[in-house]
Amino acid sequence: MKLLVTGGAGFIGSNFIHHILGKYPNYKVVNIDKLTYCGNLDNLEKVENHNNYKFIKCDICDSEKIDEIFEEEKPDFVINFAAETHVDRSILEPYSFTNTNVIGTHVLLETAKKYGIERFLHISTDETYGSINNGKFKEDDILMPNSPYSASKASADLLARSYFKTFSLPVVITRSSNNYGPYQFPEKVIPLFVSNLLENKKIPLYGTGMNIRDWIYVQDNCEGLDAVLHRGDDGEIYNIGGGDEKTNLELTKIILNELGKDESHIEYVEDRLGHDLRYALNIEKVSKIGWQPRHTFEDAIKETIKWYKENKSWWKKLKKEAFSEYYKKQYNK
Ligand code: NAD
Ligand code: TDX
Repeated sequence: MKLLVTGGAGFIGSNFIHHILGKYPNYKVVNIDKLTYCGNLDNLEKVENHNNYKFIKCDICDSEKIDEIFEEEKPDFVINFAAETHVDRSILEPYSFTNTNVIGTHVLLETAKKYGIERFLHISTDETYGSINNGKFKEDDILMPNSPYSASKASADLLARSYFKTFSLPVVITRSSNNYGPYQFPEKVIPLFVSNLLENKKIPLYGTGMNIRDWIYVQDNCEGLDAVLHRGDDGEIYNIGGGDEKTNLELTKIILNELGKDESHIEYVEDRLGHDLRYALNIEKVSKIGWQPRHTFEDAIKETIKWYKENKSWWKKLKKEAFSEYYKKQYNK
């Protein structure tokens, strides 16, 4: 089996590549990634010389190069992680989100249609549903995205589905909740807060801190993606949620406590525009193909914090190089 993984130098993609190469000795992985500020080959250091792994630097919007790669590599499975992923950046610089998330996905779908593949796994997100005050989103709920990020992801999600309906391309879609774990770019709330506290800096909590996220450990998501890739049905959508709901303030207190810091480190800052109040996913459908999250938040957040403590050089480099410009824009500093 040959897997073409896009965006494999990012957070979930790199964890997924480690998972696949560790579990399936006969699978080959071709990772194509543009290496944006979020793409980091350090995430793949442990597998860079693996016989079954190959990296190609490529923008998924570049249809000629994508065509050449399909022709050369003849992948069986495509797993599309590549995306612009940070909601705050989508408020500052929305066009890059439309380009990569919509046009890039479209290029991959068209090319997969031309060459023929066994399965196209498109990685979507719970944010495509919008916000929910009570209850949990099911896969056939209407999509009501609220940010340029989630609207671009919803567009890609719908395009992917349309290629199944119209062209019978064997597409499966996953919508997962908020992931956490090793190799997450330190602009997302958990690595940002942990790394700021390790540098004895304040942590910027948006609004009242009452927004709720449903957290899933990245390894659990990778196992869910593996289950959907191998056992999902063509044309179907699967929610992958951790079921560990926390307000941002609860999450912040857990992190503070774990690092032995007090609440004076919290800086309440202006709220995110269009900030979704709550995400929550019903996971009955994916549990029918034999997947459940294995990690509790209480254990996995400790592991995650330990990883960021032990890998300071990994995130310090990223914060210095890519993050500083953005931070200046975000906070007008
Ligand atoms: P990430 O930002 O860490 O990684 C994205 C990767 O895509 C990077 O390696 C980047 O270089 C690459 N990339 C960006 N534009 C590209 C382009 N035009 N061509 C090729 N590569 C490009 O993101 P992540 O958190 O790992 O998310 C991966 C996927 O999972 C995304 O599609 C995201 O929408 C989805 N998702 C993420 C979460 C989460 O909590 N992180 C939750 C649900 C869904
Ligand atoms: O500095 C911060 N302060 C803060 O209070 C940041 C960066 C975030 N927050 C809040 C906003 C959210 O309510 O924390 C929550 C989580 O924020 P992010 O880490 O930015 O994640 P979120 O916006 O929920 O989106 C993430 O999960 C779904 C990913 O970035 C998306 O790619 C994924 O689709």
